[in-house]
Amino acid sequence: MAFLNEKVETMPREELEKLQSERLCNQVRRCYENVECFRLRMDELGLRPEDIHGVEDLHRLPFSYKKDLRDYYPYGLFATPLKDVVRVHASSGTTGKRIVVGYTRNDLKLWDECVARVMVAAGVTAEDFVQVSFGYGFFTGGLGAHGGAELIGATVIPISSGNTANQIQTMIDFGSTVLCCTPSYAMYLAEEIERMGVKDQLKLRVGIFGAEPWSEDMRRQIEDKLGLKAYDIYGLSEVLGPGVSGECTEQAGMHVWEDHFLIEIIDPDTGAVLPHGETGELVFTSITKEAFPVIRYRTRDICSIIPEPCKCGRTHLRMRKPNGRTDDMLIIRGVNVFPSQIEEVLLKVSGGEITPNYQIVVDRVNNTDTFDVNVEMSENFFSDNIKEVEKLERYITEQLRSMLGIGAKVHLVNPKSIARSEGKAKRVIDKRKI
Ligand code: DLL
Repeated sequence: MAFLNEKVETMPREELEKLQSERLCNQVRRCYENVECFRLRMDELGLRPEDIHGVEDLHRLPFSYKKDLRDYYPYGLFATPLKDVVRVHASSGTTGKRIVVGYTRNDLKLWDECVARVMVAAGVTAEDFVQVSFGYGFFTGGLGAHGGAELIGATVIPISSGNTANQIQTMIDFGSTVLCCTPSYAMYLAEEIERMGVKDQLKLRVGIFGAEPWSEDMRRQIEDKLGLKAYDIYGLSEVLGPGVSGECTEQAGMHVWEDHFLIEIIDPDTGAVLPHGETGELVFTSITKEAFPVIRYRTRDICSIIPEPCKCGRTHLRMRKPNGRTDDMLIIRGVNVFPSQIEEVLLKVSGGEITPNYQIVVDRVNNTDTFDVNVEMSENFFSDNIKEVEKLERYITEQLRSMLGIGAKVHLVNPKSIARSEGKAKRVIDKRKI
């Protein structure tokens, strides 16, 4: 069993909890002094930083939400002077505005360490060639995996996402032994490799996959087709990026690096903390991050904690694979998409040609997500002029791409052709089975 930081990863629970308590108290004080949103919420509850004595008081602290990132856009939640921030990343918010997170030099170090712990737990070593096929850029996947692999001393192949033929050629030519990407892209690569008949030219042995939900069945298929062991990695931009948690070689739940992140499962309706083992909403508190700390951040991911200790010897709690969300966020080809973003684009582009009646249809064909948006034309615009219709479809497609960062197929459909519902409009039809 290999560890990046054995002392910390196998720290006795009592010692770990002491460390967490110390760090939590410091973090609460820092946030109270530097983050207005947090201070106001604490004041509302009549809480002072000195009322928090350790992890036993965590449940007394106020929650934080994705909406806060929008309300304080772009830097209002940062807890350090901006001169100390060395990097920002961004991800989709519930409407057009992106959410922005920041990192100090120490935060980047901590991020590298968290990703590296997951990679080492999955068996990655300095001898490996790590092909990073997560997107680089605002998305945290590419640079996150990159930093972790570099810290281990592996050889990083920073190819980023897309261009499947080039991905496969690179794997063959450069002798990639580790692949990092979304599980659906891994499946797609696997199908292409099978079709091209080049599996025997590959040296892959480990896959580090995440950023979207995937099933045990999908894991088995990817492992068979690519001839590797596939491991799950979890994270979210607001808390860190990839590496908040990850699987060890037991492949039985993801260890949350609890010296940096406190995990809770709550009842999403009442906010009450649930006992380990029960399913609810995942909530994280980052106790060491400097630039963008979060206190009791509601992830909206539905999940549970595995109460039993792991056979690998790590003492840090494991979370099960998240298997849904409490909001309407879709993850399409690894990109977070909110229906409200699509609605916003449609309202903006409409000069009376389209109605606000739309439907999003998501499916998985050949292991790739398909993304269709049907929009009703208005009675006035409805015409047989195909050219005009196609022009508007192209325009909406472009606008959606610039808002979401991925392509959708837009179809203008006849007036009143989208089924009306008697209750809530059914805006999303997700036919994927994960
Ligand atoms: O997806 C960070 C990441 C990159 C994780 C690469 C793993 C690998 P966001 O774009 O902010 O960050 O999206 C975060 O993605 O709240 C979950 O809903 C979902 N998610 C991430 N990892 C997993 C996973 C990155 N392993 C949102 N299983 C999260 C299921 C996942 N869902």
